[in-house]
Amino acid sequence: MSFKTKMIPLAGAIAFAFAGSAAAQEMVVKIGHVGPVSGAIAHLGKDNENGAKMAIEELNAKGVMIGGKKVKFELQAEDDGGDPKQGTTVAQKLVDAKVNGVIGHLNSGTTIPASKIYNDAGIVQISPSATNPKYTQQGYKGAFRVVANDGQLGGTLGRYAVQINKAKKIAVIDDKTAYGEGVAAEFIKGAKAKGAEVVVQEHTTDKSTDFSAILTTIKAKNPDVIFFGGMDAVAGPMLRQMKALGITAKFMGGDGICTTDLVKLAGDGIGEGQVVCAEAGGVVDAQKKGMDDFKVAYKKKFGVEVQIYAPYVYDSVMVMVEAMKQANSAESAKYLPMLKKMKYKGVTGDIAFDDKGDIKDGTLTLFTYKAGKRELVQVVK
Ligand code: ABU
Repeated sequence: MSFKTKMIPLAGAIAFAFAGSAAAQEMVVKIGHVGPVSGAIAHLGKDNENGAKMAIEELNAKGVMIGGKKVKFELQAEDDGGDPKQGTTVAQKLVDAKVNGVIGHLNSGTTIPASKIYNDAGIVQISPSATNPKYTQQGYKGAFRVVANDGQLGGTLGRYAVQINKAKKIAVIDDKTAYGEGVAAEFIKGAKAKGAEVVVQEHTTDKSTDFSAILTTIKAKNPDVIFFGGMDAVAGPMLRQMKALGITAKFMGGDGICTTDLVKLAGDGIGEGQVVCAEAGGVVDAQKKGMDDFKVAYKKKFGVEVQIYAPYVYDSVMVMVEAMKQANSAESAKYLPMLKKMKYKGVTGDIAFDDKGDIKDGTLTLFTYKAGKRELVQVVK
């Protein structure tokens, strides 16, 4: 064996030792994300998941140190199909995978039952879009949301129906989900408080496609406004069938219908300015730029427009990681106190949480649809 051949393995051993030490200084932090990436609202689930992907890629590209180690963030994205049972199954899967935190779920109907599983496992959960108040009223200290809740959404829309749309007679439909029933009940409270009368109340499901019976009943009552508590996948065909029946009443709904794809789903059933809906967040003035820039970057990366909540998912990941950095730990129990007192400036605006985990000073943005596009009406603080 020559001197030279002896030296090569030694150099290799030294290089290996350095590589080993660098690897030892790295840490994997797993962030779980859950939304319905299959089923009728898969387009919304994918929108949310894309928001998480953008945040994780950015964090990894930038490089984050926690506890003296370089972090590699890994996204574990799961599909709950918008189904409460599947939601708890994938929640347990994330717990078993020992994720460091969960962003999700998208629907209130999946977020609420899953939150018990995360709470029992001591894992922090931030929902970017579930708006039913119950989620943060269960006393789970690791449950947060970065959007306004249905009390704000439904109440504001109810008042708007009477004060701005001048509605006296209102029809209400819900899809019997935790979200649909909740936002419809809050809408009724808001509208009644301003003097409107609910002339008819009907129920459908989040999987229904034929609304002719309930719309015929509603038509006979000649309401000024029809409010729908549910998602865009149901609202779209409902609007088409309203048009076919000659119903020209204003159509209102919460954030579940307030998406880019509503136009596609409703086809020519959506009249100019006929629909008024609300996103459970909003930015004004100088903060608008951050949101606008996000939407441009999103379109560039994924080739499609933001549906509604991708920016809120992005911020949820960022705020969770900011708490980890401040705590110098990716353990839920250690970074939770930092989230409690977080003051974060995100693309969706200022994020701070109240004692229950709801966003402080939640904002709403009212939209309508004109010329085939969602158009801002008003930001309501
Ligand atoms: N907030 C509308 C969609 C999600 C949900 O709360 O069910």
